Amino acid sequence: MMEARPAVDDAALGREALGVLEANWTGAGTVPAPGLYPHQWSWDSAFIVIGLARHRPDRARDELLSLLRGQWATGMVPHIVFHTREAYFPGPSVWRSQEHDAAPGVLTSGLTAPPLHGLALWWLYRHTGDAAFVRATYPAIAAQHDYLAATRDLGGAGLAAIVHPWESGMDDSPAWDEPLAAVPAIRYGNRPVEMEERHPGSDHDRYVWLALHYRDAGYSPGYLRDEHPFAVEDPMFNGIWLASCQAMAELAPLAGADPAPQLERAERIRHALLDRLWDGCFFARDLRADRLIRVCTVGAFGPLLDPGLSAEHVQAAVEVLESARFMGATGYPVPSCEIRAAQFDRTRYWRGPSWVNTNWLLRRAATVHSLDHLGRQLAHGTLRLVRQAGFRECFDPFDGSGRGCRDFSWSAALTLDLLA
Ligand code: 2M8
Repeated sequence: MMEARPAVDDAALGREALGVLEANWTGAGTVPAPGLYPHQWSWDSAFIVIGLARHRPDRARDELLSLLRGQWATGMVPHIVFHTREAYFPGPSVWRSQEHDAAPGVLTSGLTAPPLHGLALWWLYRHTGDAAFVRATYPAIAAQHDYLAATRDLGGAGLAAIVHPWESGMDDSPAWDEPLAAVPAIRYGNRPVEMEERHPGSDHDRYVWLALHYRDAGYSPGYLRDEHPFAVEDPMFNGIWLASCQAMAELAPLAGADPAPQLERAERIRHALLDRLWDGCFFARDLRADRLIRVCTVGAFGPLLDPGLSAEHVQAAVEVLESARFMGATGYPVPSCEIRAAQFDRTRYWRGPSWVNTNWLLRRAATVHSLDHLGRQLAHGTLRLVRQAGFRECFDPFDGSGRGCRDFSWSAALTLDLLA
């Protein structure tokens, strides 16, 4: 049921958002939420940089630097950086990053996450004009892109493959059900209670199987290429990467770098998205079964972040987004899975609820394509969610009630941006 919150005006909502981010700052990075997520997560940090760019550029810079302390010598930016000793599963004893030569001194996971950092750096520059910070951080983000191109182009067409559902940021999305079914469900020890809630039963065992096998193969690119059973080209991950490549190309002159490699990469991603993932809308491709995964999720709209996407593809994708399969049927933007899918579940994380970060990304896409009405709907609908239910992790797309954690950092950070 919808919780009653006293009415708040924009200024009060902004103060509340800043208060949440202040409380979630550990001194060495912002945790996504107190309790459940006690470390620093990669794409969460990028959203926090974006949200703080106007209000606390100092903190935004520290947030990005703190995350980049976790970058591996391979260029890989890990999906979790562990700054504290607080318990979380899967923690440092699962990843054992300290046993790997390429890992940094700080403990991290061995997987990566959507590469939003190039766009976040561009956003920060746009609001601060701080070219020195661009010069300082450009090489790290360029190395992240080189890592993806060198070791994750498992399909050979220019897209980066995710090798674990956690790398998508949309852990339990129905898009991973098919490829996950091919992974052994071997039980390792006791399932942590909070995990059981989010990923019931055998899915959790499959997540752990994938992580342990990749770790035991020394996080080797050869193992990913030849043996790892989960490899998926995801339109959201690659749409974000494309946007970051374009952002980096714009920043390149400030860093004394050549924009050409970023532009060439963006071009390859654009073509591969259409050649390999488009069939009336964008779907993820299971590289091991070599077929499209025909469930339409919010991830389908990631390629809209590309200003170079043709008007015809933009129109077709937006029609799906605005239809009764997505926004047209729910009171609030944007369900994480199309509501007519058998797998849709309005109560379960990435299987139905609405999220502030994907709403923000789609609002950004609307701006890129001058879709003003859609942009306003996304911004207003998202602000309505947080005004009514608070900075929750996600929301019921029909009645707007909050789900998951409270005081969730990216919900607060992106609210600050939407209020501006
Ligand atoms: C969720 O993912 C973590 C695993 O990385 C989890 O379920 O424990 C996802 O929503 C992901 O997108 C997010 O980055 C993370 C922290 O907020 O939580």
